[in-house]
Amino acid sequence: MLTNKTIKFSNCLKLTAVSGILAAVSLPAQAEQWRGWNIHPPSYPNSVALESFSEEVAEKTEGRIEPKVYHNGVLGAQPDAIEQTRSGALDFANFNMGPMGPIVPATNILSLPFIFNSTEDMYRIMDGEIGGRFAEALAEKNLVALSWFGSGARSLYNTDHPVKTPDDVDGLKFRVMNNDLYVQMIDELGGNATPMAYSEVYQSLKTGVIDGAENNYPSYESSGHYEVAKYYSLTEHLVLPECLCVAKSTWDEMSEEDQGIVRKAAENAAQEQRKLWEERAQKSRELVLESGVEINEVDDKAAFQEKMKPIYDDFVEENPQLETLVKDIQAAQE
Ligand code: BDP
Repeated sequence: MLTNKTIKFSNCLKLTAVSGILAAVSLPAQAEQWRGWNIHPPSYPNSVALESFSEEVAEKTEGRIEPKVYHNGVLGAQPDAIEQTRSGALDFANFNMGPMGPIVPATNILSLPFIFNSTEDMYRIMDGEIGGRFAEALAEKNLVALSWFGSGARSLYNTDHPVKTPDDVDGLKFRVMNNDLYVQMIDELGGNATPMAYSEVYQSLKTGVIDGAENNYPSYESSGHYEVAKYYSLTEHLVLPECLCVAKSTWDEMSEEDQGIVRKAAENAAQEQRKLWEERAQKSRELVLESGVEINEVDDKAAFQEKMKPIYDDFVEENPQLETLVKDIQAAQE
């Protein structure tokens, strides 16, 4: 007969044997599953670059980190996603600096109309020391900006008529991204601005809740807005950088080696995104033209700049501590 003691002893032997086998198989540490937010459809340049980023991170960390991108904004609207990434509920994302302004005031500088003369100037400045200052401001709000994507130039479009002079904006209702600076921007031109989530713009254009919006060619095309708003006017008032950002809490949990891998993958993704962007912008332009969109130059960009001047003056008055940064960006383009 087996006594209690012997039963316990034999169980103990079994356990020792099992853990011996487990140790021999040497199971890998559990992979970190990362959730990534993206507003665009899978074929969009940013989406393709985010997929490359995820693949490179998974491969180079040998599966220690497994990022997964959720496209099409299924994880929520951009302002909410920014908050979720700040809190660590999401691990990474591609954010536009427009809706970042209300959370990270310094990034509002990037939303001052005509602050960058061109995409090339924007890349050069964001890749350099000045870009580092924006990364620091983001880090203070728990967002680690690892690289900068491009988003071309944003222009006004509407359902009614070409905008050639600021007077043509008079009375039109435009959707803007969530940022008071953009409300002022449309106000100064004599229109009415409605901040609204990107996902609601198509329906709002269709039902006449708004007359227009503003965006770059790829977004104007991929969102389908061009099907409803047929007048695209090349105001090119905003050249906004976007970040590939990782949540600070996610970043801090990583080893230095993995941080290096993730940073490199983000830089590679930005290079890919910028290249794909040029191709897609061209394609989107052709596609909307074929569908009957009327694209027009504006007569005099300086007239738009002049109208928007009070935005600069008010901004610097309200944020005196940011004046140097505004001036440094301007000086870097002289
Ligand atoms: C696109 C940006 C995206 C913005 C969207 C918008 O890439 O991040 O959410 O515009 O207008 O160009 O909301």
